[in-house]
Amino acid sequence: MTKGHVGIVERLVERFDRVIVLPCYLSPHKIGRHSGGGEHRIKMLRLALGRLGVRVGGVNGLVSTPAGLVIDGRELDRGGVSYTVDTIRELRGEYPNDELWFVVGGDSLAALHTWYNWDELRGLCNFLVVGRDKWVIDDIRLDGTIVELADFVGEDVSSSYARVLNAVGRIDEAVPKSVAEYIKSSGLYNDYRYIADRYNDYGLSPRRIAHTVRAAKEAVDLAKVHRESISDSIIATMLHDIAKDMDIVGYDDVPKPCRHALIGAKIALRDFGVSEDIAKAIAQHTTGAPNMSRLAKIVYLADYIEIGRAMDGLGEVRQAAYKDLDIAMHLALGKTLRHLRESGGRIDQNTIRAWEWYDGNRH
Ligand code: DGI
Ligand code: FE
Ligand code: FE
Repeated sequence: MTKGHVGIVERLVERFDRVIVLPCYLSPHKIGRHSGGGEHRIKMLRLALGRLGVRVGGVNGLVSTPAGLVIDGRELDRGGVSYTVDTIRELRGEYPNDELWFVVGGDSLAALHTWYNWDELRGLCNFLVVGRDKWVIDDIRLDGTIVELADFVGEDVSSSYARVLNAVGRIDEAVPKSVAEYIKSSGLYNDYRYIADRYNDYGLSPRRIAHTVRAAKEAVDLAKVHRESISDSIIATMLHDIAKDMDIVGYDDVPKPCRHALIGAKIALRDFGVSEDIAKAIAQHTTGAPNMSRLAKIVYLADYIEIGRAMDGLGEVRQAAYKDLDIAMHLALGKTLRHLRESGGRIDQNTIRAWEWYDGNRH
């Protein structure tokens, strides 16, 4: 439960008579991934939402537990894969005369019609989509379903990004203070700590780490939109500049700014045991390459568009990145080449070949 989730629940209790928070045991989208024990999840929800009573319905007095807000552990009790349709079917029976709105994040929107028993589900409830910044409804397969875009956006912290923040000791930015304390003392969400804990060994500067974290945030969002593995995208991005602050000897045939990508890939393979795919994405993150994998394009673009970058025309690349990775690659490579020609930088053959590939492959 991130600060973003808390903000959303705050707005929901203003609008709805009852808000049912349903921690899910095992998401069909996350099979094989650990989402933390049920007991931990319920405890953190209590910590995060306990204070919410203060604000319910504009009541000034302290209401410790607003009647309208319920933490409902039925999916945890049920165990197994939590299919939304099973839960909503039950709730439909418990609230036969009420409107039911299922609140989903904007990142789920693109795949909503693929949810288990979608045709039954869409008949049981309406959908309220929260977080409309980067997401658009343009899927006709949602036709006939009542989908409303919330007029508010949750603070932009996904639970995947929270794991990245936790790895670099910044979990406080993602979750309420009480939850941060709980996470630290229980040792939760340490999935990527094995990477960040070793940044020091490679001399990675605080500035570079901050850039890496911003890029990882972008990589998470891109991975969701383009249905790439989130953990691969995070691992690759967290390691993409691992060699950036190292003294590199050799590699004289490669332009200086491009060397850290090649060394970084080697380090990732040798010291962090990443897959060949991830290593390749790291190796290609500076120059690009022809025919890149989806993962490699996500790492390249996340690095390129992260919000710390100040460059003319970046908004254009950013917008394209969330729609079409190939078009975004073409734009970004074009800008890089133009910049290199103006500044007289030595151009790597891969940068040229990459641009030619995406120049020929855009729609
Ligand atoms: O490591 P970062 O600063 O986060 O970003 P990066 O790895 O994408 O790029 C580092 C620099 O390399 C950036 O200013 C763009 C530049 N670059 C990309 N392709 C070439 C290049 N520099 C030269 N000299 N030649 C290239 O082909
Ligand atoms: Fe780099
Ligand atoms: Fe970078």
